[in-house]
Amino acid sequence: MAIFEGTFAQTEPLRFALVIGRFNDLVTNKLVEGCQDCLKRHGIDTNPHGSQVDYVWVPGSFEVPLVARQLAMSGKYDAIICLGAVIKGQTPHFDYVSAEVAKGIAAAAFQTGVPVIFGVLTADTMQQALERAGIKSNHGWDYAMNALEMASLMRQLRPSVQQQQYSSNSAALAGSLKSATLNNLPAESEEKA
Ligand code: INI
Repeated sequence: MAIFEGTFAQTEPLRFALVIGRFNDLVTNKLVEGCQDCLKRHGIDTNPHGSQVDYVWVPGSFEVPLVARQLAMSGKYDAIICLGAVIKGQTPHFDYVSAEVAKGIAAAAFQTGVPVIFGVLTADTMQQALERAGIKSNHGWDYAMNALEMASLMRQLRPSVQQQQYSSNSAALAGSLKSATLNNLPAESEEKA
């Protein structure tokens, strides 16, 4: 048996998408910077014109899960990082937005099998949100670390082409053995003769 864990090395083949809410972009732009800093320091080319990271901006956090799911279904990415900032008191629908975005992001991951990182800050005030987006620490960095770890782990858990070929070959082999055996079985009358 074995222990599986994501690593933070061999990042060259990894592909990521960031889905970012424009609402409260004072905060979400900072989260993007934190993410990019972490990804870059782990050898990822974060240039939007490069081959490793795509950036998709949406109006607000509520729209993030739909787009994350669409990107995950494309099969192009090892992980999707969702970034948003939902701040209490700004509008009465804080609770609706925060609940839906959390559920939607979890559903996107479950439905597609692609890691979808929950990088949506929920805070009581703008000050609190900014503290978590760079003033004290930048949670964008942590979300990128989670994405790197999950991307690496899922690559290890995904059946390799070789394994898939092996299982389909062994299924085919089992099928042909069964029919060969059945065909070669002597008919009941022959057996008795
Ligand atoms: N979107 C956010 O990302 N953060 C918020 O704090 C927020 N508030 O408070 O309303 C917010 N609302 C917009 C929402 O995400 C949708 O874009 C909008 O409702 C249109 O569907």
